[in-house]
Amino acid sequence: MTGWPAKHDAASGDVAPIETPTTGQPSDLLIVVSVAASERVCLSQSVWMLPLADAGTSEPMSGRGAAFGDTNNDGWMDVIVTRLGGTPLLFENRSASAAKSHWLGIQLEGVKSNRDGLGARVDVNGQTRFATTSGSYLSASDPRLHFGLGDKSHADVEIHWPSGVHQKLSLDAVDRYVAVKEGTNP
Ligand SMILES: [Ca+2]
Repeated sequence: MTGWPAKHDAASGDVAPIETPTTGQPSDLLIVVSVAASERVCLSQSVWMLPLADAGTSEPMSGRGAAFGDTNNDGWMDVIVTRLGGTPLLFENRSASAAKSHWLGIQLEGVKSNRDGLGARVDVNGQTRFATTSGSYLSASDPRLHFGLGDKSHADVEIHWPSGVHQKLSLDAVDRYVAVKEGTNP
């Protein structure tokens, strides 16, 4: 919600037998923040330890896939994790600090491009996302693009559609989902 995406680690654990997993690890929810280099903990040359958030459960699990999306349309991104030998888990985002931040969701509708605008590059206030539903094992995430705006209540949006169409929007109303049809400003 601050403009930095959160990361979820669907812990793996054992792989067999599928019906009766015997070990697992707690699920980690990592908050991506702007941390001064002097405060970072480096685990290896390419891996940084990020601050842990309260995932809401410390139950050991053998996670497999994770799908990201706003399941209740409140503007806070949630996570659904599939578990080996268990039912899926929904991690509903109830962060108190997130409620103070602005956000914008964009649902693309392609005309010349594919219907969901997959592959489009969308820039909002200097942040870049690419329209995709992929990202985790055997999981499809929310096709809507989500941007945390922090204290900004205005959004400058640029969409580079796969067809080559370039579209710009200037939005004064945020904290909502906006449907954008290729070539037509809402
Ligand atoms: Ca939500």
